[in-house]
Amino acid sequence: METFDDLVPEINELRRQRKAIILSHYYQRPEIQDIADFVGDSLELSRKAASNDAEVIVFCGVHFMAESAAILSPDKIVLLPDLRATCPLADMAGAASLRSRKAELDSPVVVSYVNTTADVKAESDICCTSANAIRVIESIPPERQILFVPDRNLGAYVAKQTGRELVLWPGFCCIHDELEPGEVFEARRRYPEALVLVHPECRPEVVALADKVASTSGMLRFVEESDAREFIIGTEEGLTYQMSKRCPGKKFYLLSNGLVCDTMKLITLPKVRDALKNLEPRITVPEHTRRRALRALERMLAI
Ligand code: CIZ
Repeated sequence: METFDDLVPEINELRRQRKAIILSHYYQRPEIQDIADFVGDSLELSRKAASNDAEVIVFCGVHFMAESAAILSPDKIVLLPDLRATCPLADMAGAASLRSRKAELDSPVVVSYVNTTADVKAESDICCTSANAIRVIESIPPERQILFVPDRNLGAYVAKQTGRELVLWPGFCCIHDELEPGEVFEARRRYPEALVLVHPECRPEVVALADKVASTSGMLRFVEESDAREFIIGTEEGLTYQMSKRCPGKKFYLLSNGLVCDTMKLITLPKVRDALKNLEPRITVPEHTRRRALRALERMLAI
């Protein structure tokens, strides 16, 4: 049985030999966050992938994130250590059904959350993340109809914040959508001093009860800057590891026991080592799709 003590030096040596960079999403296992060159949300990681001179990117996250890195950095080798690490939310929208929905509407501007496949991004006008969705919607002329894909809860939140009417796709994140108002009441009862932070992928009735609604990077910034000492966190548990690391004196409680994304947790140290050794599994995007998806990502990055 390999231990972390065996694996970490092996990974470090392979990373050097391959001129590789290891990127980890906040929802990854603690040991993956610890060996990463950079830990961030999907947007920060894709920017990092595009803006450094590594030849190989080991993307410790889920498939759509590695795809975004491949779209932005076509000359680099992008590795996803386990191809089964997909995002169920991203899989709730397909390119063919998006084309059909667009045809039913009045030439809508398609805003697709980054949690979508490259094929769906290629059918979209502009992408957004939970960190910039409000700004992206505000950039669209008020007379245009907007189709927001695929997260209905994030869409409802952004519609409320911007006062825009959005046509929502019926997708949802299985982790965030499960949270219930009763869990917020119970957590507040147990930890009366704590502030409640939730992700905008939660249902509107949960969002309405929070002290702060933010993306992963927004939540992290908030806990770092806040004078409060205790926080109840309504997003995937991996983020609390990063919060505890950056704010050792503060306390973080999960809003529910069920806040674990199983596909994020498929990435392990042995798989990172194997990916670096074999330069597989690689994520590539066909050039025609890549160019169209890139347009949607670049419009977002320009905002
Ligand atoms: O964009 C991301 O990284 C995700 C999935 C969530 C967030 O709030 O950052």
